Amino acid sequence: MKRILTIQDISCLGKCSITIALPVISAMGIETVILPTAVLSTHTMFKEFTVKDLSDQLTPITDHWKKCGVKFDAIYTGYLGTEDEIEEVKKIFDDFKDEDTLIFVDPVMGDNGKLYPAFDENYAKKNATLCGKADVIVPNITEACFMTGTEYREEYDETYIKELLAKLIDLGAKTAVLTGVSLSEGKTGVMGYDSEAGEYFSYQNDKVDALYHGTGDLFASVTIGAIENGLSWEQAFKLAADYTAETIRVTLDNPKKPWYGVDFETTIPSLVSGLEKMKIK
Ligand code: PXL
Repeated sequence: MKRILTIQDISCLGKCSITIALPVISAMGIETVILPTAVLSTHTMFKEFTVKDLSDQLTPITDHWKKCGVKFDAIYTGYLGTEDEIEEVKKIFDDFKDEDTLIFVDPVMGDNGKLYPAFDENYAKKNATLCGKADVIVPNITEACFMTGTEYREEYDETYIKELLAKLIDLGAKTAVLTGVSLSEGKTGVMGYDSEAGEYFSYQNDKVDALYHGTGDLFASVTIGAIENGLSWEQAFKLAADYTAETIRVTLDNPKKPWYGVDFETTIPSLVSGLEKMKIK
């Protein structure tokens, strides 16, 4: 069985980061090892929340793992929290990466042209250095703009996206994938550039008109889960984009939906069957 390490916070209530990555990647048949960077009572879109930083636990935990000789097929990082934590995570990459370990970074820090409340521009620049150590990065347009010092635009064309991808590759990542890219009216999806193959790829599906928390984490978790199941990048992004859109639709249909996250628990069975179908193809 493949084994992924995911490094991000635990938001106890809120359906994001580890409370999405752990159930989703496990359901995709992959052992999911977690390294929590902080414990929050809720995610940071609630009016108030508690935070207990766990930075001082990262080294003792990973030192123990080194003694156990554990290896990871992939390391997937999401919301991290502080600049110091990013430095710690870079060391963890150095300690655990061998030639078969895929480093997958989702530099979670903002959306819709703004950084989340806990972050500033220095944090964004630090996150850019983490992206520089990755095989694959999956920022949204906001995060990409903050990391590359690019003006954020609500309206753009493919040239703007390609320029952003080039700047992301300049940070040092081998493959850069922008999420939340809308290349035509009513559509949304991803566009990426694989610098080793010199190839662009993109996938667009119907835009669901709702902004939901945790959907970026869902997208990233499904993508890395699909890759570790042997799917191609194109298949993985299609599965992740379609599944995320379906989950938002199902959530919108639920009259008792929570405001703070999506009903991915309802759609996990269709993720698993969709994955199995793609593996057979
Ligand atoms: O879904 C990303 C995320 C993860 N963790 C925490 C967050 C957010 C987004 O706001 O606040 C704590």
